[in-house]
Parts: sequence; structure tokens; C-alpha cells
Amino acid sequence: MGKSKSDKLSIFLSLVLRHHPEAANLKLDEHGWANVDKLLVGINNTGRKIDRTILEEIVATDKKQRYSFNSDRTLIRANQGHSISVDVELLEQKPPEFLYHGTASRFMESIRKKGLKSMSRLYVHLSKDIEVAREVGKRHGNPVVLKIHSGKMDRDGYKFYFSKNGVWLTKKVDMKYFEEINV
Ligand code: HQG
Repeated sequence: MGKSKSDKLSIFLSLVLRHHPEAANLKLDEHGWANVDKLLVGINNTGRKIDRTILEEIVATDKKQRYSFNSDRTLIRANQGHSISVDVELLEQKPPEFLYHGTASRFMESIRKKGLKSMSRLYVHLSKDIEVAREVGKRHGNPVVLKIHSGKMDRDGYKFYFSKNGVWLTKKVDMKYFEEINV
């Protein structure tokens, strides 16, 4: 099935709000917020058609709830997933005993040597569900799921954050805190 117009707009929105605001001639503030009116003008100027109603619809129906408006809906930001350095005021939270990370087999040689790194993003992304991790891994190829000993990491002083849309985040995961599991 091809991607719908709204899927394509949503992908562009996440590119703009997480990685390349300049693609819509925008700047994000230090907390990752973009001005909604400027965002709409910026996106329309790329030849894509969007208005406030369409944007509200994308935000409301996004399956992963990737975006939030501020209280008066003049600003919008991505809840997580950034590569640019913004502080989205993530909530530090005690993790469950185990979390999961989905990756691809082709990355495993490097991951076994160096541990899990955030690569181009600000954090390593983890989930509480094995199935979600498997789906994330699939995006990169033959999926591999790593079981993360997040409780042990917490007791060893590593910080964990929980995004507004339910993604667990941490800066890095050393080799001794994960194991490959069969799924
Ligand atoms: C891997 C999606 C080599 C890492 C998802 C991953 C997620 C290493 C890839 C969110 C490595 C980075 C993030 C090392 C880690 N050597 N490879 N030392 N350490 N890697 O896309 O976690 O749809 O930046 O395993 O749902 O795949 O965008 O991260 O495979 O929550 O909202 O390097 O993106 O959400 O890939 O995905 P990514 P990710 P959205």
C-alpha cells in the first residue's frame, strides 16, 4: 500500500521538528517548539499543502503520538526522537526492571563491541514491549531484540527518561547491561 498524503506530510513534519527545521525555513527554540503559523507557511512554501485543520488532524491521529501543541496551540514540537540538540523537558523516571531495544542483525557486530549508542539521535530508544522493539528493529533489516537490564542500570546510577508518547530513553547502554533474545 502506498503512503497517503497525510502520511507523507507527517513524515515531513517529523523531519522538520526533529532533524531539519531549516527544511521549512524554521528555527526551533531551546525546548524544541516551532511557531505553528510559521510552520504552516514554511511547509506550504515547500509546495506541500497544509493548513491548521490538516495539522491538527495529523497530530490527533498520529499512531505514535509523536507531536504536542502547547496549551494555547500556538507552538508545536516533537515529543522525542530529535537529532538536533533541544531540551524537550523529558521526565526523568525510574525504569521497569527490563526494557527492550530493537535493532538489525547487521549492526550487532558493532553493538557487541561498543554497546548501544544513540547514533544520530540524542538518546537510545527503548520500549517496554518486545513486539514494539521488534517492529523498530525491522525498519533497519533483519530484526534483533535486545533485553536491557534497565533496573540494574538504574541501581548503577544511569538516568532514564519517559517521553510524553511512551518511549523510554537513555544516553547509552554498555555491553554488560543487555542480552540478545530470541523472538
Ligand atoms: C543502532 C522510531 C552500530 C540502533 C522508532 C539502531 C524509535 C548501533 C540504529 C525511534 C550502535 C539507530 C528510534 C552501535 C546503536 N553500532 N549500530 N554501537 N548502537 N545502533 O533510527 O532506535 O517512527 O536512530 O540499534 O519507533 O531504530 O521515528 O534509532 O538500529 O522509537 O517516531 O543504530 O524511531 O520512531 O537508528 O529508532 P535510529 P531506532 P519514529
